[in-house]
Amino acid sequence: MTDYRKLWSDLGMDLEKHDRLTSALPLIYEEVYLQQPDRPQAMEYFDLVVAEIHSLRIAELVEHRRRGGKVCGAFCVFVPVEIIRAAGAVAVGLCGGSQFWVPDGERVLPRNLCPLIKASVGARLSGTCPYFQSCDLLIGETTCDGKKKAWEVLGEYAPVYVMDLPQMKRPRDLAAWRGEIELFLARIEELTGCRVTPERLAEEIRLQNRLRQALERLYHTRKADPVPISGKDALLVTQVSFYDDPRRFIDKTEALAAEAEARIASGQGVFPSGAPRILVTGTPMAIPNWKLHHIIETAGAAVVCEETCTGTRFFEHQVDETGRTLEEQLQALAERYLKINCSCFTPNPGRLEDIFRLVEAYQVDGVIYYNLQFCHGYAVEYYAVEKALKARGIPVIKVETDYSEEDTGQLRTRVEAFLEML
Ligand code: BJ8
Repeated sequence: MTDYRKLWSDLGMDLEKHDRLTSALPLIYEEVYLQQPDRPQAMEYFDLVVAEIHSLRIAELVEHRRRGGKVCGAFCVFVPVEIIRAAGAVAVGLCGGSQFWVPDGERVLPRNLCPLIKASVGARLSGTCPYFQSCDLLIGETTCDGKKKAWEVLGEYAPVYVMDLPQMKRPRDLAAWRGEIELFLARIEELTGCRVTPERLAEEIRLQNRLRQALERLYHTRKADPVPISGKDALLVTQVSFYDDPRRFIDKTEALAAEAEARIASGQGVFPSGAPRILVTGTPMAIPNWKLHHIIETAGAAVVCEETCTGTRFFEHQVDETGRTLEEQLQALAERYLKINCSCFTPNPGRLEDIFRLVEAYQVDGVIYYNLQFCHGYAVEYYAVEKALKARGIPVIKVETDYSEEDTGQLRTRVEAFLEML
Protein backbone atom coordinates (compact mmCIF):
# COMPACT_ATOMS: atom_id res chain seq x y z
CA MET A 1 0.00 0.00 0.00
CA THR A 2 1.29 3.46 -0.88
CA ASP A 3 2.45 5.56 2.06
CA TYR A 4 0.99 8.86 0.92
CA ARG A 5 2.48 10.94 3.72
CA LYS A 6 5.91 9.83 2.62
CA LEU A 7 5.02 10.48 -0.99
CA TRP A 8 3.79 14.02 -0.18
CA SER A 9 6.82 14.69 1.97
CA ASP A 10 9.11 13.50 -0.86
CA LEU A 11 7.33 16.03 -3.08
CA GLY A 12 8.41 18.75 -0.65
CA MET A 13 4.92 19.46 0.66
CA ASP A 14 4.00 21.18 3.91
CA LEU A 15 2.22 18.24 5.55
CA GLU A 16 0.74 20.10 8.47
CA LYS A 17 -0.80 22.75 6.28
CA HIS A 18 -1.90 20.12 3.80
CA ASP A 19 -3.77 18.31 6.61
CA ARG A 20 -5.69 21.48 7.28
CA LEU A 21 -6.59 21.82 3.60
CA THR A 22 -7.81 18.25 3.17
CA SER A 23 -9.63 17.97 6.50
CA ALA A 24 -12.34 20.41 5.33
CA LEU A 25 -13.06 18.72 2.00
CA PRO A 26 -15.04 15.62 3.12
CA LEU A 27 -17.56 17.73 5.05
CA ILE A 28 -18.08 20.15 2.19
CA TYR A 29 -18.35 17.30 -0.29
CA GLU A 30 -20.91 15.50 1.85
CA GLU A 31 -23.08 18.60 2.00
CA VAL A 32 -22.71 19.73 -1.61
CA TYR A 33 -22.57 16.38 -3.40
CA LEU A 34 -23.49 13.32 -1.41
CA GLN A 35 -26.76 14.72 -0.10
CA GLN A 36 -28.18 15.17 -3.58
CA PRO A 37 -31.05 12.74 -4.17
CA ASP A 38 -31.15 10.21 -7.05
CA ARG A 39 -27.66 10.74 -8.36
CA PRO A 40 -26.57 8.52 -11.26
CA GLN A 41 -24.67 5.49 -10.00
CA ALA A 42 -21.79 6.18 -12.33
CA MET A 43 -21.00 9.30 -10.29
CA GLU A 44 -19.40 6.91 -7.78
CA TYR A 45 -16.20 7.01 -9.79
CA PHE A 46 -16.05 10.80 -9.65
CA ASP A 47 -16.78 10.72 -5.90
CA LEU A 48 -13.81 8.40 -5.53
CA VAL A 49 -11.61 10.71 -7.57
CA VAL A 50 -12.44 13.60 -5.24
CA ALA A 51 -12.03 11.47 -2.10
CA GLU A 52 -8.58 10.48 -3.36
CA ILE A 53 -7.80 13.77 -5.06
CA HIS A 54 -4.31 14.08 -3.61
CA SER A 55 -3.41 10.42 -3.57
CA LEU A 56 -4.35 8.00 -6.38
CA ARG A 57 -3.62 10.27 -9.35
CA ILE A 58 -0.56 11.71 -7.63
CA ALA A 59 0.85 8.21 -7.17
CA GLU A 60 0.42 7.73 -10.93
CA LEU A 61 2.26 10.98 -11.65
CA VAL A 62 5.07 10.06 -9.27
CA GLU A 63 5.40 6.66 -10.92
CA HIS A 64 5.43 8.28 -14.38
CA ARG A 65 8.28 10.55 -13.28
CA ARG A 66 10.14 7.69 -11.62
CA ARG A 67 10.23 6.03 -15.04
CA GLY A 68 11.74 9.20 -16.52
CA GLY A 69 8.52 10.83 -17.75
CA LYS A 70 7.66 14.50 -17.33
CA VAL A 71 4.56 16.28 -16.02
CA CYS A 72 3.34 19.65 -17.35
CA GLY A 73 0.76 21.84 -15.63
CA ALA A 74 -1.46 24.35 -17.43
CA PHE A 75 -3.89 27.09 -16.40
CA CYS A 76 -5.92 27.66 -19.50
CA VAL A 77 -7.93 25.70 -22.06
CA PHE A 78 -5.81 27.23 -24.83
CA VAL A 79 -2.84 25.02 -24.02
CA PRO A 80 -2.76 22.17 -26.60
CA VAL A 81 -2.46 19.14 -24.36
CA GLU A 82 -2.18 16.91 -27.43
CA ILE A 83 1.41 18.11 -27.92
CA ILE A 84 2.37 17.50 -24.30
CA ARG A 85 1.10 13.95 -24.42
CA ALA A 86 2.53 13.24 -27.87
CA ALA A 87 5.96 13.90 -26.34
CA GLY A 88 5.28 11.29 -23.66
CA ALA A 89 4.52 13.78 -20.87
CA VAL A 90 1.40 13.99 -18.72
CA ALA A 91 -0.73 17.16 -18.77
CA VAL A 92 -2.63 18.36 -15.71
CA GLY A 93 -4.80 21.42 -15.11
CA LEU A 94 -3.65 23.54 -12.20
CA CYS A 95 -6.22 26.31 -11.73
CA GLY A 96 -6.88 26.87 -8.05
CA GLY A 97 -10.51 26.87 -6.91
CA SER A 98 -10.09 27.01 -3.15
CA GLN A 99 -10.18 29.96 -0.76
CA PHE A 100 -7.58 28.09 1.31
CA TRP A 101 -4.84 29.14 -1.13
CA VAL A 102 -5.85 32.80 -1.52
CA PRO A 103 -3.92 34.20 1.51
CA ASP A 104 -0.70 32.59 0.26
CA GLY A 105 -1.30 34.10 -3.17
CA GLU A 106 -1.82 37.50 -1.55
CA ARG A 107 1.68 37.29 -0.06
CA VAL A 108 3.05 38.08 -3.51
CA LEU A 109 0.06 39.38 -5.50
CA PRO A 110 -2.30 42.33 -4.96
CA ARG A 111 -5.46 41.61 -2.99
CA ASN A 112 -7.63 43.17 -5.67
CA LEU A 113 -6.87 40.44 -8.17
CA CYS A 114 -9.03 37.57 -9.43
CA PRO A 115 -9.23 34.74 -6.83
CA LEU A 116 -8.43 32.11 -9.47
CA ILE A 117 -5.01 33.65 -10.03
CA LYS A 118 -4.34 34.22 -6.33
CA ALA A 119 -5.37 30.66 -5.47
CA SER A 120 -3.29 29.18 -8.30
CA VAL A 121 -0.13 31.01 -7.23
CA GLY A 122 -0.97 30.43 -3.55
CA ALA A 123 -1.27 26.70 -4.17
CA ARG A 124 2.33 26.67 -5.35
CA LEU A 125 3.66 28.93 -2.61
CA SER A 126 1.88 27.06 0.19
CA GLY A 127 3.39 23.72 -0.80
CA THR A 128 0.01 22.04 -0.30
CA CYS A 129 -0.90 21.05 -3.86
CA PRO A 130 0.74 17.81 -4.94
CA TYR A 131 -0.12 18.51 -8.58
CA PHE A 132 2.02 21.65 -8.54
CA GLN A 133 4.74 19.77 -6.69
CA SER A 134 4.71 17.06 -9.36
CA CYS A 135 5.15 19.40 -12.31
CA ASP A 136 8.39 19.72 -14.26
CA LEU A 137 7.09 22.71 -16.19
CA LEU A 138 4.22 25.17 -15.66
CA ILE A 139 2.62 26.55 -18.81
CA GLY A 140 1.13 30.01 -18.63
CA GLU A 141 -0.40 32.08 -21.38
CA THR A 142 -0.99 35.73 -22.22
CA THR A 143 -4.76 35.86 -21.80
CA CYS A 144 -5.82 38.36 -19.12
CA ASP A 145 -3.43 40.92 -17.65
CA GLY A 146 -3.58 39.39 -14.17
CA LYS A 147 -2.46 36.01 -15.41
CA LYS A 148 0.29 37.18 -17.69
CA LYS A 149 1.88 39.26 -14.94
CA ALA A 150 1.39 36.52 -12.34
CA TRP A 151 3.55 34.15 -14.41
CA GLU A 152 6.50 36.46 -13.78
CA VAL A 153 6.01 36.04 -10.04
CA LEU A 154 5.34 32.32 -10.28
CA GLY A 155 8.53 31.99 -12.34
CA GLU A 156 10.53 32.77 -9.21
CA TYR A 157 9.24 29.58 -7.62
CA ALA A 158 9.05 27.10 -10.49
CA PRO A 159 9.98 26.77 -14.18
CA VAL A 160 7.34 28.55 -16.25
CA TYR A 161 6.86 28.69 -20.01
CA VAL A 162 4.44 31.27 -21.42
CA MET A 163 2.47 30.91 -24.66
CA ASP A 164 1.70 34.21 -26.38
CA LEU A 165 -1.98 34.08 -27.26
CA PRO A 166 -3.15 36.73 -29.75
CA GLN A 167 -6.04 38.93 -28.64
CA MET A 168 -7.77 39.12 -32.03
CA LYS A 169 -8.82 36.48 -34.55
CA ARG A 170 -7.62 37.86 -37.89
CA PRO A 171 -5.72 35.60 -40.34
CA ARG A 172 -2.43 37.10 -39.13
CA ASP A 173 -3.37 36.20 -35.52
CA LEU A 174 -4.06 32.63 -36.54
CA ALA A 175 -0.63 32.56 -38.21
CA ALA A 176 0.98 33.97 -35.06
CA TRP A 177 -0.81 31.42 -32.86
CA ARG A 178 0.28 28.63 -35.14
CA GLY A 179 3.86 29.91 -34.73
CA GLU A 180 3.43 29.87 -30.94
CA ILE A 181 2.29 26.26 -31.10
CA GLU A 182 5.43 25.38 -33.06
CA LEU A 183 7.61 27.05 -30.41
CA PHE A 184 5.67 25.23 -27.72
CA LEU A 185 6.27 21.90 -29.43
CA ALA A 186 10.01 22.64 -29.52
CA ARG A 187 10.02 23.50 -25.80
CA ILE A 188 8.14 20.34 -24.90
CA GLU A 189 10.51 18.23 -27.01
CA GLU A 190 13.43 19.85 -25.23
CA LEU A 191 11.86 19.12 -21.82
CA THR A 192 11.05 15.50 -22.54
CA GLY A 193 13.91 14.63 -24.87
CA CYS A 194 11.30 13.01 -27.14
CA ARG A 195 10.52 13.91 -30.72
CA VAL A 196 6.87 14.46 -31.53
CA THR A 197 6.10 12.35 -34.59
CA PRO A 198 3.01 12.80 -36.79
CA GLU A 199 1.90 9.30 -35.74
CA ARG A 200 2.04 10.08 -32.01
CA LEU A 201 0.42 13.47 -32.49
CA ALA A 202 -2.38 11.95 -34.58
CA GLU A 203 -3.03 9.46 -31.78
CA GLU A 204 -3.26 12.21 -29.16
CA ILE A 205 -5.45 14.38 -31.37
CA ARG A 206 -7.86 11.48 -31.72
CA LEU A 207 -7.76 10.79 -27.98
CA GLN A 208 -8.47 14.39 -26.99
CA ASN A 209 -11.27 14.54 -29.56
CA ARG A 210 -12.78 11.43 -27.98
CA LEU A 211 -12.55 13.08 -24.57
CA ARG A 212 -14.34 16.15 -25.92
CA GLN A 213 -17.00 13.93 -27.52
CA ALA A 214 -17.58 12.08 -24.24
CA LEU A 215 -18.23 15.39 -22.47
CA GLU A 216 -20.41 16.57 -25.32
CA ARG A 217 -22.46 13.38 -25.11
CA LEU A 218 -22.95 13.90 -21.37
CA TYR A 219 -23.88 17.55 -21.85
CA HIS A 220 -26.35 16.58 -24.55
CA THR A 221 -28.36 14.59 -21.96
CA ARG A 222 -28.82 17.80 -19.99
CA LYS A 223 -31.05 19.10 -22.75
CA ALA A 224 -33.81 16.74 -21.54
CA ASP A 225 -36.62 17.69 -19.19
CA PRO A 226 -36.51 16.35 -16.50
CA VAL A 227 -32.75 16.65 -16.54
CA PRO A 228 -31.07 13.29 -15.71
CA ILE A 229 -28.02 14.70 -13.93
CA SER A 230 -27.52 17.75 -11.74
CA GLY A 231 -25.45 20.73 -12.82
CA LYS A 232 -23.19 20.15 -9.83
CA ASP A 233 -22.41 16.62 -10.97
CA ALA A 234 -21.82 17.67 -14.57
CA LEU A 235 -19.53 20.46 -13.40
CA LEU A 236 -17.55 18.02 -11.30
CA VAL A 237 -17.05 15.72 -14.28
CA THR A 238 -15.60 18.59 -16.32
CA GLN A 239 -13.38 19.65 -13.44
CA VAL A 240 -12.02 16.10 -13.11
CA SER A 241 -11.29 15.95 -16.85
CA PHE A 242 -8.42 18.40 -16.37
CA TYR A 243 -6.26 16.07 -14.37
CA ASP A 244 -7.52 12.50 -14.72
CA ASP A 245 -5.94 9.90 -16.98
CA PRO A 246 -7.68 10.65 -20.32
CA ARG A 247 -8.49 7.05 -21.30
CA ARG A 248 -9.98 6.20 -17.93
CA PHE A 249 -11.86 9.49 -17.90
CA ILE A 250 -13.41 8.79 -21.31
CA ASP A 251 -14.61 5.32 -20.20
CA LYS A 252 -16.14 6.63 -16.99
CA THR A 253 -17.78 9.62 -18.66
CA GLU A 254 -19.24 7.47 -21.42
CA ALA A 255 -20.66 5.10 -18.80
CA LEU A 256 -22.20 8.09 -17.02
CA ALA A 257 -23.62 9.48 -20.28
CA ALA A 258 -25.12 6.05 -21.11
CA GLU A 259 -26.77 5.95 -17.68
CA ALA A 260 -28.11 9.48 -18.18
CA GLU A 261 -29.50 8.46 -21.59
CA ALA A 262 -31.24 5.46 -20.00
CA ARG A 263 -32.72 7.79 -17.40
CA ILE A 264 -34.11 10.01 -20.14
CA ALA A 265 -35.69 6.98 -21.81
CA SER A 266 -37.46 6.09 -18.57
CA GLY A 267 -38.35 9.71 -17.70
CA GLN A 268 -36.16 9.77 -14.60
CA GLY A 269 -34.71 13.11 -13.54
CA VAL A 270 -32.93 14.73 -10.61
CA PHE A 271 -35.29 17.73 -10.60
CA PRO A 272 -39.03 17.70 -11.21
CA SER A 273 -40.10 18.25 -14.78
CA GLY A 274 -40.64 21.97 -15.32
CA ALA A 275 -38.02 23.08 -12.76
CA PRO A 276 -36.39 26.37 -13.89
CA ARG A 277 -33.49 25.72 -16.25
CA ILE A 278 -30.40 27.88 -15.86
CA LEU A 279 -27.43 28.54 -18.12
CA VAL A 280 -24.36 29.70 -16.22
CA THR A 281 -21.97 31.78 -18.32
CA GLY A 282 -18.73 33.56 -17.49
CA THR A 283 -15.53 32.75 -15.66
CA PRO A 284 -14.35 29.19 -15.01
CA MET A 285 -15.02 27.25 -11.81
CA ALA A 286 -11.90 25.34 -10.82
CA ILE A 287 -12.27 22.45 -8.39
CA PRO A 288 -13.48 22.71 -5.55
CA ASN A 289 -15.45 25.79 -6.53
CA TRP A 290 -19.05 24.58 -6.48
CA LYS A 291 -20.45 27.65 -4.73
CA LEU A 292 -22.83 29.11 -7.31
CA HIS A 293 -24.14 25.77 -8.60
CA HIS A 294 -24.90 24.70 -5.03
CA ILE A 295 -26.85 27.90 -4.36
CA ILE A 296 -28.85 27.60 -7.59
CA GLU A 297 -29.66 23.92 -7.23
CA THR A 298 -30.60 24.07 -3.54
CA ALA A 299 -32.98 26.88 -4.50
CA GLY A 300 -34.88 24.44 -6.74
CA ALA A 301 -33.50 25.26 -10.21
CA ALA A 302 -31.35 23.06 -12.40
CA VAL A 303 -28.12 24.27 -13.99
CA VAL A 304 -28.41 22.67 -17.43
CA CYS A 305 -25.32 24.09 -19.13
CA GLU A 306 -22.16 26.10 -18.49
CA GLU A 307 -20.80 28.43 -21.15
CA THR A 308 -17.46 28.59 -19.35
CA CYS A 309 -14.00 27.03 -19.63
CA THR A 310 -15.16 24.39 -17.17
CA GLY A 311 -18.04 23.75 -19.56
CA THR A 312 -18.68 24.09 -23.27
CA ARG A 313 -15.63 26.24 -24.05
CA PHE A 314 -13.46 23.31 -23.02
CA PHE A 315 -14.94 20.62 -25.22
CA GLU A 316 -16.68 22.22 -28.19
CA HIS A 317 -14.98 21.93 -31.60
CA GLN A 318 -12.87 18.98 -32.63
CA VAL A 319 -9.37 19.11 -34.05
CA ASP A 320 -9.40 18.07 -37.71
CA GLU A 321 -8.00 14.52 -37.78
CA THR A 322 -7.17 14.35 -41.47
CA GLY A 323 -3.72 15.97 -41.22
CA ARG A 324 -0.92 13.52 -41.98
CA THR A 325 2.13 15.77 -41.63
CA LEU A 326 3.17 17.73 -38.55
CA GLU A 327 2.62 20.91 -40.55
CA GLU A 328 -1.02 20.02 -41.21
CA GLN A 329 -1.59 18.86 -37.65
CA LEU A 330 -0.19 22.04 -36.10
CA GLN A 331 -2.41 24.09 -38.38
CA ALA A 332 -5.43 22.03 -37.34
CA LEU A 333 -4.56 22.50 -33.66
CA ALA A 334 -4.11 26.27 -34.12
CA GLU A 335 -7.48 26.53 -35.88
CA ARG A 336 -9.37 24.52 -33.29
CA TYR A 337 -7.95 26.29 -30.26
CA LEU A 338 -8.47 29.73 -31.74
CA LYS A 339 -12.21 28.98 -31.92
CA ILE A 340 -12.46 29.32 -28.12
CA ASN A 341 -14.36 32.49 -27.32
CA CYS A 342 -12.63 33.88 -24.21
CA SER A 343 -13.30 37.47 -23.20
CA CYS A 344 -9.61 38.25 -23.63
CA PHE A 345 -10.35 38.61 -27.38
CA THR A 346 -11.53 41.83 -28.92
CA PRO A 347 -14.04 41.88 -30.38
CA ASN A 348 -15.60 38.65 -29.16
CA PRO A 349 -18.92 38.23 -30.98
CA GLY A 350 -18.60 34.45 -31.06
CA ARG A 351 -19.33 34.26 -27.36
CA LEU A 352 -22.71 35.96 -27.82
CA GLU A 353 -23.55 33.55 -30.62
CA ASP A 354 -22.56 30.63 -28.38
CA ILE A 355 -24.78 31.88 -25.56
CA PHE A 356 -27.83 32.24 -27.84
CA ARG A 357 -27.25 28.83 -29.36
CA LEU A 358 -26.95 27.20 -25.92
CA VAL A 359 -29.98 29.04 -24.51
CA GLU A 360 -32.00 27.52 -27.33
CA ALA A 361 -30.51 24.03 -27.32
CA TYR A 362 -30.80 23.56 -23.57
CA GLN A 363 -34.26 25.22 -23.32
CA VAL A 364 -32.96 27.73 -20.83
CA ASP A 365 -35.34 29.88 -18.74
CA GLY A 366 -32.72 32.26 -17.36
CA VAL A 367 -29.02 33.07 -17.58
CA ILE A 368 -26.78 33.66 -14.57
CA TYR A 369 -23.62 35.51 -15.49
CA TYR A 370 -20.85 34.34 -13.19
CA ASN A 371 -18.03 36.82 -12.72
CA LEU A 372 -15.10 36.17 -10.46
CA GLN A 373 -14.21 39.38 -8.65
CA PHE A 374 -11.68 41.56 -10.44
CA CYS A 375 -11.98 39.65 -13.71
CA HIS A 376 -12.35 42.71 -15.90
CA GLY A 377 -12.66 41.01 -19.29
CA TYR A 378 -15.82 39.12 -18.35
CA ALA A 379 -17.14 42.03 -16.27
CA VAL A 380 -16.94 44.43 -19.21
CA GLU A 381 -18.35 41.87 -21.63
CA TYR A 382 -21.49 41.64 -19.47
CA TYR A 383 -22.68 44.89 -21.04
CA ALA A 384 -23.03 43.28 -24.48
CA VAL A 385 -24.36 39.97 -23.16
CA GLU A 386 -27.03 41.60 -21.00
CA LYS A 387 -28.15 43.93 -23.78
CA ALA A 388 -28.42 41.12 -26.32
CA LEU A 389 -30.23 38.73 -23.96
CA LYS A 390 -32.69 41.37 -22.80
CA ALA A 391 -33.44 42.30 -26.39
CA ARG A 392 -34.52 38.69 -26.89
CA GLY A 393 -36.55 38.63 -23.67
CA ILE A 394 -34.21 36.22 -21.89
CA PRO A 395 -33.87 37.01 -18.16
CA VAL A 396 -30.29 37.49 -16.96
CA ILE A 397 -28.47 38.54 -13.78
CA LYS A 398 -24.82 38.99 -13.03
CA VAL A 399 -23.26 37.72 -9.84
CA GLU A 400 -19.80 38.86 -8.90
CA THR A 401 -18.13 36.83 -6.20
CA ASP A 402 -14.92 35.27 -4.91
CA TYR A 403 -14.08 31.96 -3.23
CA SER A 404 -15.00 32.96 0.32
CA GLU A 405 -18.29 32.01 1.94
CA GLU A 406 -18.90 35.53 3.24
CA ASP A 407 -21.41 36.55 0.59
CA THR A 408 -23.23 33.21 0.35
CA GLY A 409 -26.38 34.50 2.11
CA GLN A 410 -26.53 37.56 -0.08
CA LEU A 411 -25.98 35.54 -3.24
CA ARG A 412 -28.67 33.10 -2.24
CA THR A 413 -31.17 35.92 -1.77
CA ARG A 414 -30.38 37.34 -5.21
CA VAL A 415 -30.55 33.97 -6.94
CA GLU A 416 -33.86 33.11 -5.25
CA ALA A 417 -35.35 36.47 -6.28
CA PHE A 418 -34.18 35.85 -9.85
CA LEU A 419 -35.68 32.35 -9.94
CA GLU A 420 -39.02 33.66 -8.69
CA MET A 421 -39.13 36.02 -11.64
CA LEU A 422 -38.79 33.23 -14.23
S1 BJ8 B 1 -9.75 30.77 -22.10
S2 BJ8 B 1 -11.53 32.21 -19.33
S3 BJ8 B 1 -9.24 29.48 -18.94
S4 BJ8 B 1 -8.08 32.77 -19.73
S5 BJ8 B 1 -11.22 34.56 -14.30
S6 BJ8 B 1 -7.74 34.31 -14.59
S7 BJ8 B 1 -9.67 35.56 -17.32
S8 BJ8 B 1 -9.15 37.44 -14.35
S9 BJ8 B 1 -9.48 31.94 -16.34
FE1 BJ8 B 1 -9.54 31.69 -18.46
FE2 BJ8 B 1 -8.20 30.67 -20.50
FE3 BJ8 B 1 -9.97 32.64 -20.88
FE4 BJ8 B 1 -10.81 30.28 -20.24
FE5 BJ8 B 1 -8.12 36.10 -15.79
FE6 BJ8 B 1 -10.69 36.32 -15.54
FE7 BJ8 B 1 -9.31 35.39 -13.53
FE8 BJ8 B 1 -9.58 33.98 -15.75
